[in-house]
Amino acid sequence: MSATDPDRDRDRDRDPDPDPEPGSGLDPVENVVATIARSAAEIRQGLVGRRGKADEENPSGEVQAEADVWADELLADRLTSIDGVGQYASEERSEIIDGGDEQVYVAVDPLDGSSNLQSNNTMGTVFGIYEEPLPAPGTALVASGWILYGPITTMAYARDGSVTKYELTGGERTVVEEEITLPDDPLVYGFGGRVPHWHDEFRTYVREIESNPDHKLRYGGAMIGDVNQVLTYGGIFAYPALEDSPRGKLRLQFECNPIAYLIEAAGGRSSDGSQSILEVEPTDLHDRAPLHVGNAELIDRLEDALA
Ligand code: P6P
Repeated sequence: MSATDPDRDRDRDRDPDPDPEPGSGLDPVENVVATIARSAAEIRQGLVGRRGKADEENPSGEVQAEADVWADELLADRLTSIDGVGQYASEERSEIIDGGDEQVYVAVDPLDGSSNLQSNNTMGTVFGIYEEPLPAPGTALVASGWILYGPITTMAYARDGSVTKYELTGGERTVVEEEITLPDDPLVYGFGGRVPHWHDEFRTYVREIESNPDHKLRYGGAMIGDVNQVLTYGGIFAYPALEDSPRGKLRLQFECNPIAYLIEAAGGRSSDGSQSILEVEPTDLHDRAPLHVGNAELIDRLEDALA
């Protein structure tokens, strides 16, 4: 079902999905997702008063916001207490927290786009649930998704090749769209990194995309807001390899893999420039990767352009 489907609102009248309490015999994947969804309202409220900078840097060398540290500690505490979670890893911490019995391995970007906090723009929480110890390739994902703190708090969630969108209010989640696929006609594009540092082949590709009068620029400084536009309207988002940063900026475990998994489940494609992001073999927990996601024909053309 795409965002423009006339029946899409039918589900709005459904009762919120009841989320069983953690440890209630729910399978660990659903338990992790329910816990993250239930925490969204508290995270959103907790942003108030935490808009300053912490005195620390994350493992990627970026100055942390107070909210980054706080959201990471909240999610680490809750997710590591779930039966079956063998590891919790975060963009905000250098080391993995080992859990008890190992069934799933959770990688989280607690607050994507925290630099948008001061300007009160969109941010999100990104999660990937792997069936192999971390760092792991995206092919080891069994589920992924993101919370978007926009005008409404929503969650996009992919599992078993299907994408569902929820509205989250007060710890409850209500299905608003199911079996989501990218619209056939791409509308939006957003490309990160400084233009002078783009490789020539990428720049040529971008100019071709820009020249299409049917396409609109959407780049908001938090990848998850931009990617959610691609999921909703069709198009492409990329944070490419740069001349001064050959692996781009975004983190493979916490951002690229979860996003690629969801967009591919919605019938789109992902690429590091030559292959699906999910095929990229990690060497380190905080590896970066060039990320390109969106409609399959746009990604196919990108790979041809970079070949
Ligand atoms: P730039 C946010 O810090 C982030 O990791 C992504 O969410 C976002 O797409 C990117 O960095 C923005 O980077 O270089 O445009 O500031």
